[in-house]
Amino acid sequence: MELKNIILEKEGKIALVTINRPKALNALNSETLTELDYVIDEIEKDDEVLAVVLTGAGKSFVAGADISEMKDKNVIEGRKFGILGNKVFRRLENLEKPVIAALNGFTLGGGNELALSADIRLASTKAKFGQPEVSLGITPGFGGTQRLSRVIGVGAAKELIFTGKIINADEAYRLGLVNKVVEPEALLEEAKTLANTIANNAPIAVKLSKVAINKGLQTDIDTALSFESEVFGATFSTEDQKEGMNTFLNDKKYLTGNFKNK
Ligand code: DAK
Repeated sequence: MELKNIILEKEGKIALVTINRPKALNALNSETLTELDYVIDEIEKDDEVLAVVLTGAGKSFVAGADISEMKDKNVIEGRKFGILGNKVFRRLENLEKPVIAALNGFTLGGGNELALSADIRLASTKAKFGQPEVSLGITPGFGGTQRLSRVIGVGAAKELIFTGKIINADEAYRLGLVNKVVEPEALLEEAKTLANTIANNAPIAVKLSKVAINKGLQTDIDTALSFESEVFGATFSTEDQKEGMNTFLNDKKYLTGNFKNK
């Protein structure tokens, strides 16, 4: 597929995905969502890629779903658009490789919902966050009513969604929406360093940790802990577990960077 709105680059063990529609502040139209779906396919298939950094070109991460595309949609078309977005965001959330969102600027509406589908969020001091949908006569439609409250708590999520207010990066950090705030020039390097740190750990263990956390959040604590025991047990069938523990015992160091993903 020819990509018009997204750049996919590989740097060692990392895939760098840049939403690249700066003229529209990277607003998500159907074409961009379809491309993102394709990019997730490519990353999923590529065994060399062990972590993903997701960012935006220009002064915006993503300024929301594309209002000019949405405005004339009828019910059927609106539903189709919603289904596409939800499918892509869920795929990203469940991708068995960690995704770090490097939030460089406007992270609004569908953009904030995209960021919430990532595992870890880093923000530039210039980033702005919000769910302004109610100011447009709609509700958040790509998971905002669900994921935002899971990440920052119900009260804070309701305040952001009901008011539609825009907050800065420090406020987003205070609310727990982002893990860290860094200077704009440092953002991408910081995200890549974090991605590499993760990618240098045992890939199967990282993947299973993500699956256990995500699945556990959907269920009761007993089922979740039982699932944790299953995945913990499964790691003992890997070469990486044997080699990782032997290296530690014999050489007094971790195998970091040398795991085989087997
Ligand atoms: N959609 C389309 N175009 C956008 C856009 C957006 N969300 N945001 C910005 N743009 C375009 C602007 O129209 C402008 O285009 P031109 O006039 O140059 O052609 C260009 O990007 C530059 O924007 P500005 O000139 O406005 O730039 P400023 O720096 O002055 O302002 C801003 C930046 C981010 C404060 C402002 O652009 C703004 O307020 N943008 C809208 C932000 C917003 O309301 N975002 C939420 C969108 S609603 C659903 C699923 C999901 C959703 C809904 C339904 N279903 C289930 C169906 C999600 C909804 C949303 O995300």
